[in-house]
Amino acid sequence: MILRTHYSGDITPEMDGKEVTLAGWAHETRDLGGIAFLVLRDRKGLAQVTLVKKLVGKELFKSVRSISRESVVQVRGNVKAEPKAPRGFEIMPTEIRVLGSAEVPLPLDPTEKVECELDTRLDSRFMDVRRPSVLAAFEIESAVLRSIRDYFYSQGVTEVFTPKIVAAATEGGTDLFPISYFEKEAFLNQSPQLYKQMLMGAGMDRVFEIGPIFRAEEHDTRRHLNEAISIDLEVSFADDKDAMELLEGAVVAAYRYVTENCLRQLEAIGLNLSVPKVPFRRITYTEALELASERDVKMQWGDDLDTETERFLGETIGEHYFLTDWPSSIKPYYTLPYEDRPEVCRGFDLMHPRMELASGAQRVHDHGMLVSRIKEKGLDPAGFEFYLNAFRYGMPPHAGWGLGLSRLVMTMLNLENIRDAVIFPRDRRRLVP
Ligand code: AMO
Repeated sequence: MILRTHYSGDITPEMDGKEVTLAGWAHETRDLGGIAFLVLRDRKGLAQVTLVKKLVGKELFKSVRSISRESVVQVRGNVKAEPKAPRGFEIMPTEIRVLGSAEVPLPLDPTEKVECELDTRLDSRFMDVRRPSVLAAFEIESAVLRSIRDYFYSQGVTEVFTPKIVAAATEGGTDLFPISYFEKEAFLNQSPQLYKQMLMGAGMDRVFEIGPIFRAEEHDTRRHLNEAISIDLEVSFADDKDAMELLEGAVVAAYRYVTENCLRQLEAIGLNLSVPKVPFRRITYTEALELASERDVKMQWGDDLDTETERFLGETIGEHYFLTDWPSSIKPYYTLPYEDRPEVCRGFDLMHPRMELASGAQRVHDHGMLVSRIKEKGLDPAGFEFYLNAFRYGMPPHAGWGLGLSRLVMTMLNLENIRDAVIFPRDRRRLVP
């Protein structure tokens, strides 16, 4: 059974006379008496199917009338070059089959002619993704992943998977989702942090993981979710500078791939994308505070960046930048302090003018120092024994980062809400679909 020989988007007027079989959704039907149109939509675009009553016969002509919008149809017919038709061709059908009929009314309008609330769209996400601009964003997300994977392979990085069901907190916070694990309590992992570091002790040298992270944060913002996909990298015999180079390399590889390979999708979104220039600007936390001091900043040295300062920096700098040399007090225990000024550490954040995209660091690799840092943060080293063991028998210096996939896609495509960059988002209020 051949259900489809071509996608709509692959058909050109030059194929005039060729028999094709298309399959997709009934985007629109119009009956003008002696002539009727069925616009078929598949993931690559639209094709106009033209039924001339005299040519196709009464039966076929009548059958089109009964096709409800968004029903799944298969159309066999011949391509006809037609300058007046959209994209310069139409399909003259010989057979039309309904493979799955759609109920009336539809939960939302997939033609994008009618605006729709985000919540309504998410409630019926299966139908929302039929909208070309929505689908385009997820196709671009896939392209981003592909390009970043290719970039990692070109840099000799090995892909790994680490457990998502864990016994301990990674970041030391309280933002954990507990789950019941037989007779024990377990948690959904916040980050592969501890595992990717342990793999440096395992001699894997360069690893990456692309997978979910879970954060039980109460945030209800446009850039936070409770489940997100993180692109994590860890490299040995490397410092914070090396890790930053790999990070900007990955981001630019994604932009470059998308601008070169996703023209149709960018057009569906209506976006003219340009590739950011490397190296990204590096500014230290202290310099950032000085820059921001020309306006009325409330934050003090040692505070985490507040939203106002972050926004001001984004507007002033206007492109991707790294914020480096953070106060040790606000970065996690695994971040390496500078030897000569331990109040500052080798942690960095990658910023887009709109928001943080990634954070990373050169790590503490000395066992004794790591134990002290865990204690300084008010945590109990006993809970980290499985992790600390990997530091006792030869741990190389290493560095790494975690990059939020949805934030990368959201900022690349200028999407308003992070939920636009996740097919089935999980937030404070949403657990279905
Ligand atoms: P961090 O907690 O900064 O660092 O997370 C890294 C990146 O993951 C994304 N992210 C999120 N995206 C959406 N919703 C959330 N709730 C959310 N939380 C995080 C962000 C963020 O920049 N272990 C370190 C990384 C490392 O040092 O290697 C970590 O998890 O884009």
